[in-house]
Amino acid sequence: MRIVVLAGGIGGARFLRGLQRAVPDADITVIGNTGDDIHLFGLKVCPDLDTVMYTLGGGINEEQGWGRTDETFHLKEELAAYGVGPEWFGLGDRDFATHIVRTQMLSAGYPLSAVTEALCDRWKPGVRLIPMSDDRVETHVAVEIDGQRKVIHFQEYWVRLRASVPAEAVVPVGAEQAKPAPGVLEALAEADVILFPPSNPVVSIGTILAVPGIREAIADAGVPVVGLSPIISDAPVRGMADKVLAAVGVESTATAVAEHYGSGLLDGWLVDTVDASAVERVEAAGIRCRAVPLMMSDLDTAAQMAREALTLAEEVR
Ligand code: GDP
Ligand code: FO1
Ligand code: CA
Repeated sequence: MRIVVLAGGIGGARFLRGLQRAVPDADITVIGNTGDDIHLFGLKVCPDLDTVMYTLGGGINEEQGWGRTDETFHLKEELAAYGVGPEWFGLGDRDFATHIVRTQMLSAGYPLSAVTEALCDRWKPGVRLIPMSDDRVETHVAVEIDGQRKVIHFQEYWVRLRASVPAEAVVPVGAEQAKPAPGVLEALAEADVILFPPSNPVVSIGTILAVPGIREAIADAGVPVVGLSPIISDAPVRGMADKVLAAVGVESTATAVAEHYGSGLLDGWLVDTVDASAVERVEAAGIRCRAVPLMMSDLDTAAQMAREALTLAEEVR
């Protein structure tokens, strides 16, 4: 079975681990969000690609959900001693190696998709991980601070400000001009099923869908498209989805997120059992809906979520 998954960072990666456990023989292609990417200290950092690669490759810091296991921060401390920041972004020594290799390869002329493949040669994530685009896309967030409107990088909004001010707009800068990376449209056209894991609907899946051609390729694939809600009990399980959903005028409910994707894109939607009352409204919007446990507390629960998603895909096929 050929499964294509659109993924952000932690929510996407943890679901993918469950999917691999549920269907060990599946041929899984992951289209990764690169809107979180940021240039720091002259290096290109791709947090969501790395979160997927490290999680599936056994190198992730499990408690944190991002960054490397067994990490140290000597390099960051030395840079800080020179007064070189930003001090608010936690790049560890082991993680730095990934960004150095990536930047070196990009400078030598390799596209990000080829670089990601090379990095995965080491980590062997067991999926084909493709960035959504080889072109630069960066998510920026419009905020008002001390009465002044500013546009800042998504990482500054989330990591430095901890999403403590409202997001007035979220802009995937460069997305309109970006082309899907080689393999993205082909994987979608050849998929047997397409899954939206419980990733952020705006700054993860929304950014991938903003690359011209990807949304159309999903709709044209003619296969079941099933999503899992990242919102449980009207709140994100973690992160700032509520803030960025508000910026695009969408309520933080499992129902509103399904309606936001819409029946033009989604065939099936899973909500958590505590949100069972949402099923009727989602189905009224033309999307088949089931309520099942959606908390990924361990690998078994994530695997069970993947099984439920594939069962729903068969129901709508
Ligand atoms: P990020 O890039 O690290 O923010 O990760 P993603 O975009 O892939 O996923 C973020 C979303 O995952 C957040 O909106 C969370 O609400 C959601 N999430 C995290 N853990 C869980 C979980 O156990 N269950 C569900 N349903 N959603 C989760
Ligand atoms: N998230 C944080 O909350 N604080 C950090 O200092 C931080 C550093 C960091 C370094 C490398 C990396 O791959 C991810 C990192 N993240 C950090 C997560 C990052 O903000 C991601 O973009 C998440 O996916 C949020 O959407
Ligand atoms: Ca992310």
